[in-house]
Amino acid sequence: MSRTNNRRRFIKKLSASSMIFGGALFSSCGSLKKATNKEYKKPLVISTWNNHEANQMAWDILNSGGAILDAIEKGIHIPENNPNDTSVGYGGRPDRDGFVTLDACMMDHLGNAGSVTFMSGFKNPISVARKVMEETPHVILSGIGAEEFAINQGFKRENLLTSDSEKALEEWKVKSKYAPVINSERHDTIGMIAIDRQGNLSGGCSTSGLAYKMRGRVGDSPIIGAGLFVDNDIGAATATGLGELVLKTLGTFLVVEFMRSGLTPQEACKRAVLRIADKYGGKDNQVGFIAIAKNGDYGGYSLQKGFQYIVHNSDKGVLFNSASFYS
Ligand code: SD4
Repeated sequence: MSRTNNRRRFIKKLSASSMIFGGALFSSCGSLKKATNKEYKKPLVISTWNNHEANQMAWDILNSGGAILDAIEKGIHIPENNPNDTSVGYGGRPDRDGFVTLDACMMDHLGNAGSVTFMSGFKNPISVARKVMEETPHVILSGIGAEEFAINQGFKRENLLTSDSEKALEEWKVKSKYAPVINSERHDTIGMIAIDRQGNLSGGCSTSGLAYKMRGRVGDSPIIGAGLFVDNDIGAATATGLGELVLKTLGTFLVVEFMRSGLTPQEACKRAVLRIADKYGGKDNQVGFIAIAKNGDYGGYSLQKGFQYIVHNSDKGVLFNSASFYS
C-alpha cells in the first residue's frame, strides 16, 4: 500500500475511533464483549496470545493473596519451560547461527525495572530480569554480563536448543529467507500485566525474539517503554509482534501516555497501532498491544487480525480476539 493510501486509511480509522468511546471485541466463543468492562474487578491478569495456563497460574497466585511479582514470574515460567513453545525460553527458535538468545524484563508499581537482553543458556530469563531489578543498581544486563550475573545468582546453565529447533533451522537454511511470521502459532512472546487487590500494577515480558534473527539482535520485549511499561498512577501496557516497529515508536510508553491523556486502554492501544500504521505501514507485519488502566479497565488492539489475549478477573479466563487495523 502506498504511503498516501495508508495515510487515508489511518485518518479514517482515527476519526472512527474518536467517535466511539471504547470499542468492542469478540470473545473466543463469538459473543460480543465490551472491551471497556464496567465491572473493574480486581485482581486482574492479562497476557498476550492464548497463554491460558500462564495467565491461570498468575491469577491463582494473585487471587490467593500472593505477591504480584511472584504471580507474574511464575506465570511466565510456564511458556519459558515449555519446549513446544517456540517463541519463549527453552525450545525458542534460534538465531540464524543456531544460538537461542533470550530477552525479558519486569517492571513494578514503584517504577523499578530490570531486564536481560541477548542472554543464552538460561531457561527463565524473566527470573534473571527480576534479579537485575531487585539486586543491582542497573536496569539492563546484556549478553555475557547477563549470563555471568545469572550464574552468580544461582541459576543453572542449560542447553535451550531442542532437536526440533535444530531441525527447523536446517530446513530454514535451505532458502535462508528472513521473514518475520505474522502470528506465530498464536502463542508467541508472552507479555503479562496485572493489577492486585490493592490496585497496584506490575508487568513482565519474555521472548526468544524473532526466529532466525541476526546474531546480536535485541527486540522490543526487554526494553522498558517498548515491550513493557508500567506507571502505577495510570496503567500498564505490553507488546508483541515485530519488535523493530515497537522500538521505533516506543509503543507501550505511548499506550500509557495515551491513557494518561484520558483514553481507555482499548482506545490507547488502538491509537498506538494507528501511529505505527501511519509511520511505517506494517502491512506485512504484526504488532499487538494489551493494556490495563489503574481502575481495572483493559483492552487490546493489533495491526493484523489473529492477535489474541487472555484475561482473568475471575477463576475462568476469557480469550479475546483483538480488533485490528488491517482486516
Ligand atoms: C521481538 N516482539 O523480539 C518480539 C517478538 C514477538 O510475537 O513478540 N513475537 O521482536
